[in-house]
Amino acid sequence: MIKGLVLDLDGVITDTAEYHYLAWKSLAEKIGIDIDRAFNEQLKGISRMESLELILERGGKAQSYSAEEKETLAAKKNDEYKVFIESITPADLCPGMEKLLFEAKETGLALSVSSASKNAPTILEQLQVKEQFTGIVDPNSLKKGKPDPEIFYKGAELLGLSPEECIGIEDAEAGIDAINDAGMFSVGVGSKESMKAADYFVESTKELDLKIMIEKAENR
Ligand code: B16
Ligand code: MG
Repeated sequence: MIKGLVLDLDGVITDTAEYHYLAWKSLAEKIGIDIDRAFNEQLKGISRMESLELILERGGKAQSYSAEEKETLAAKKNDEYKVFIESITPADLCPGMEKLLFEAKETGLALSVSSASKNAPTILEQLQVKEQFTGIVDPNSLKKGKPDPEIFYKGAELLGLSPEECIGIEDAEAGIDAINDAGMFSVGVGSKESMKAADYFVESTKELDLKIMIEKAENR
């Protein structure tokens, strides 16, 4: 029986990808690397430091900075990102999300967030939905990021549930792999091609129907 929903943040609850992109682009320009929106697709769902490594690789500068310098670069990006997220309001919830969260509560489902973002608590506060979540996984507590299932094990654990009692919702391929490996029913938001590993997928968050998801998860 399904008793909980474990949600990704960026691309599911709200769309912060553009802010991540603008902040990374600004940082990359300062060190002579050009990135575009197509490249930014690869950064979705992966951690801040992994994102920086991919950007440095793209610019042929993977070996140019010490670990300490990389920390400084990542912190600079985050400072710019934090200015962008200050402007987030409840109007920035992804389409259909307000309804889904409301229905989940009505149905008695517990909610948690399994996001790679260390800024997740601030963003959920800005969206004015933080109190609807029983738990938010702390990415600092993880040994490995997505596609490792650890973040989804913890998302279920925060609810006092087993992964089998939860539905995981993700927009990144690495996130779907993580949900599947955790033994949770996976719901993908994205194209048929990118979400082919998901147990069930929709193209937009506005198509996320709680009844359909529960029915599919309980009859898998
Ligand atoms: P931060 P998700 C991810 O969020 C973003 O998709 C990814 O682009 C970002 O690098 C990562 O969070 C870390 O974010 O720098 O704020 O800690 O999709 O896992 O909710
Ligand atoms: Mg995401």
